[in-house]
Amino acid sequence: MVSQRTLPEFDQASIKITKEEGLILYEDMMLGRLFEDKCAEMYYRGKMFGFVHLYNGQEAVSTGIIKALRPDEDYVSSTYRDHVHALSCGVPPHEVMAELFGKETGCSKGRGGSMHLFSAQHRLLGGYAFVAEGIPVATGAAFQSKYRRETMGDESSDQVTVCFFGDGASNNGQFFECLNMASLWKLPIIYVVENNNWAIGMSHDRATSQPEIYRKASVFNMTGVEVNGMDVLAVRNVAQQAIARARAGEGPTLIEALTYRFRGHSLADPDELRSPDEKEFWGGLDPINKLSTYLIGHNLADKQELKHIEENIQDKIAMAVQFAQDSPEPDTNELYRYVFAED
Ligand SMILES: Cc1ncc(C[n+]2csc(CCOP(=O)(O)OP(=O)(O)O)c2C)c(N)n1
Ligand SMILES: [Mg+2]
Repeated sequence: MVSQRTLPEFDQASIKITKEEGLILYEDMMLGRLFEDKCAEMYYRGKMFGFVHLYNGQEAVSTGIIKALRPDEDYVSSTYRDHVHALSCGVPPHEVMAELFGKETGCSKGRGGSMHLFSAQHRLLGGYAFVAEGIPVATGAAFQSKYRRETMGDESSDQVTVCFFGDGASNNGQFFECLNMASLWKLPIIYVVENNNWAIGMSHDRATSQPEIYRKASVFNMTGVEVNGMDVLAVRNVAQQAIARARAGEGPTLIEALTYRFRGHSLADPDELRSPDEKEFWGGLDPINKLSTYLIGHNLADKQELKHIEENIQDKIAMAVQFAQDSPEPDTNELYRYVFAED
């Protein structure tokens, strides 16, 4: 039995995208998917340690939101399911792979690993192992943008912050405290709940009094929207509206993206709790297939072109693995380096 909320409708005919925009979205989602398929392989070959949480199935959320931001200017905070967010932010695949291998050349210098990707250059505020831990960090980032602009008179400080977290995290106290402050102070932030219906083995409906998370925005006097998280064009559309509102000083938005992870909670999870019917239902909604059907149907790309993009990505991923493999481990004498800021 598949108990599932009806996915909100989105009329793809209501928007126009160029070929270039369409291919950027396709390439980003495909990179996320294939990169993580490779992660699974490398994990089972013993190249990665600790927990590794994959994002397969949820790519339309990362791509639809992050690709609507200003690259290297707007901020993004993530969770432990952070590889694809990092890639969408522009962190090079070889730096992400090296981090997953625990190497010095990784984006967190090999000290973070899978759950702690970070890049100042790409405004990635971090992956966080604790559920909901990124919410106050992102809220603080949004506060500083507003403070610099309004109190310190820096007109260029108009960054928007995006804060990703899961349905499980939306039951955590930090969610409520931060949304209250963000709305009160009209912070330029977008809270994106990736509702994949599960928090490890706890189904969303068993864990929350109001399963329609976007409705929780109303008690904070905040705009809340739900979106089909398996449709990158729908996600991009709500993201663009929320970004425009935030940039115009009209405050935060809570976006609830209905989505699904195609793999277990982590690569250590045999994924026996979710029913085969449910997995099959969502598997049929693969966001990458949906976009490729759109691109081909609107004459924005042909099969050959998409195949070519996929092959280029596979090459890039193979190089990332080689780079990670060949990179040195952190020096044990430098164990405490990067714990505190250096001059
Ligand atoms: C504060 C805290 N409590 C419990 C955990 C253990 N834990 C790790 S992931 C997770 C489920 C979170 O689910 P959700 O927020 O829906 O994100 P998803 O894994 O579905 O992306 C839990 C309870 C944790 N990491 N941090
Ligand atoms: Mg979840």
